[in-house]
Amino acid sequence: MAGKLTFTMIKPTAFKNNYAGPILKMINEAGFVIKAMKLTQLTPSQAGAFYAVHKGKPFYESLVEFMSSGPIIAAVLEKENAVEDYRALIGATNPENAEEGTIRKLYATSLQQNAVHGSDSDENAAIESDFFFSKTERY
Ligand code: RTP
Ligand code: MG
Repeated sequence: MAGKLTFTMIKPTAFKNNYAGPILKMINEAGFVIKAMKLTQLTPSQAGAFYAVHKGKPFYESLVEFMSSGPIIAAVLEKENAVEDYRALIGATNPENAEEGTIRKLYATSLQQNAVHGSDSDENAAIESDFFFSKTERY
């Protein structure tokens, strides 16, 4: 059965462009409840650990540099079928392929600077949430 939780980050460029407000509004209007949230900046080492699954890929080092380049918002979101529904809301990884009305179509500036992260499985949603939040930082 699909889980009720997913994890997201508003990436540095989207935060810098003041898109956090409109993105969080879209998240709420799509029926997601925010269970935890923080504004923080990753060190390169933390970003490298978060994206360790991509280590060795040609975009890995550039992604780590970008994701540690400025503040991000990290959040845990709750909804039935959370992982799949959130990936539908954010749209394709490459904003050029993202459907109209998706977060990435509206707020991404490039393939790398694609506005938001969304977990790709229930297992990774739990791992990624635990990476950012302790038990007392979520409800
Ligand atoms: P995310 O993990 O950020 O939610 O994105 P995703 O699942 O849609 O994409 P993934 O394959 O996990 O890639 C993670 C992030 O790496 C950057 N990327 N750059 N060819 C490239 O230059 C390239 N491919 C991926 C994007 O920022 C992507 O979101
Ligand atoms: Mg991914």
